[in-house]
Amino acid sequence: MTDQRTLVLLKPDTVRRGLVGEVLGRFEAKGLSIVAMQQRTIDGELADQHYAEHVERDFYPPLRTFVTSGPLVALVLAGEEAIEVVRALNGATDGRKAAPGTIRGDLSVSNRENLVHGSDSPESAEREIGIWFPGL
Ligand code: RTP
Ligand code: MG
Repeated sequence: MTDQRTLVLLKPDTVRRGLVGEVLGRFEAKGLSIVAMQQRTIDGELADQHYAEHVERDFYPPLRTFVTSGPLVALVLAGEEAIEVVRALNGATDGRKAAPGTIRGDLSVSNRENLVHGSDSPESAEREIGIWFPGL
């Protein structure tokens, strides 16, 4: 199987808590390749684009505030079945329920400040890569 690409965010809590190395190290140790990586602080407009499927949800306004609250690291990772592999490493959305051994299960106690984002399908991955890394 050829490599698959996925869009990953190390959200502002990861940067704020000094966990970029820890989280990135897990993806690297797993064997995924870093194709592109950039630290940036985003505005609400970019957050709305990225989270287009969630903008009408009750939880979106505080999520928007959170993801625009400070620098985050956006990256494109590649590898066999990278989308599923990343989501397995990330763990369940709610850090309190995520299994130990996962990034969220080991490092987060929040349903919002859960450290990481990973694309959920090939279509989402290509859409999100186009938003964060146009032309890649
Ligand atoms: P992600 O998109 O960040 O990889 O996470 P996910 O697929 O596991 O979760 P998703 O349902 O796509 O939700 C996106 C992000 O919104 C925040 N969230 N807050 N009820 C809540 O307060 C709530 N639900 C979700 C989380 O930051 C989640 O990662
Ligand atoms: Mg999601």
